Amino acid sequence: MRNIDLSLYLVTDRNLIKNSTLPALVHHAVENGVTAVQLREKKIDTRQFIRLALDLKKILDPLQIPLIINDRVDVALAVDASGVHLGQHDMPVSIARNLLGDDKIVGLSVESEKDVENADALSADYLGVSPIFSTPTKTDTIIEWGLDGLKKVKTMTDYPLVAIGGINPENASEVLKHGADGIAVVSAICAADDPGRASKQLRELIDSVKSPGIELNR
Ligand code: TZP
Ligand code: MG
Repeated sequence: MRNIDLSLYLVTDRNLIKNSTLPALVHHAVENGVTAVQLREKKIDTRQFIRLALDLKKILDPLQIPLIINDRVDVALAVDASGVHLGQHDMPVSIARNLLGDDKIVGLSVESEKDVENADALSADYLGVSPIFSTPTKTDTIIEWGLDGLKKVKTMTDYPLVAIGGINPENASEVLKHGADGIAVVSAICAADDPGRASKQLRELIDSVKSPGIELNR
């Protein structure tokens, strides 16, 4: 059992990266305060997905930073990742939990109040409240929760909440003050000119609002 900090959660998008590679970007991000990394790949063959996951694991394992795989439970098992992040149309949480066992992290996106209510009966570890603000990075979402929606979710569930969608240094503090235990970002780090500096800026903002971040025991 170890503590897992999801306070600054990087979700990857290789298409947004400027002048760098994904492993180099992840390296700079975790050196500057990112505490968890989700490998999110939508158009990639399985072999390349596994290769990328192993490349990231080589960087993250020595630092004990969790690598979470988006959607693909098979890939998470193949590389012995720390866990998976599932959407409402992905593998059901109960099946993923059975396949992965109790030591792995299972995150679940919630896009409606119904999703939040239903999550209570599931064995997830955290909820991704998605999206807080609408974002060009993901356009197939139903609503945007907004800050008031996030605050409501906080009253509805005991799950740790990771907020995602349109979060940047301008709004991160407010998101945390409205009930997020951690913030997840794609473009704020992946599309930054200097991903290390962007990570550090977000880290400092989080630390100024709360310390420490959420910790899961897995
Ligand atoms: N899930 C909900 S919103 C989103 C994902 C993967 C994308 C968030 O991207 P950004 O660039 O941080 O707004
Ligand atoms: Mg998904």
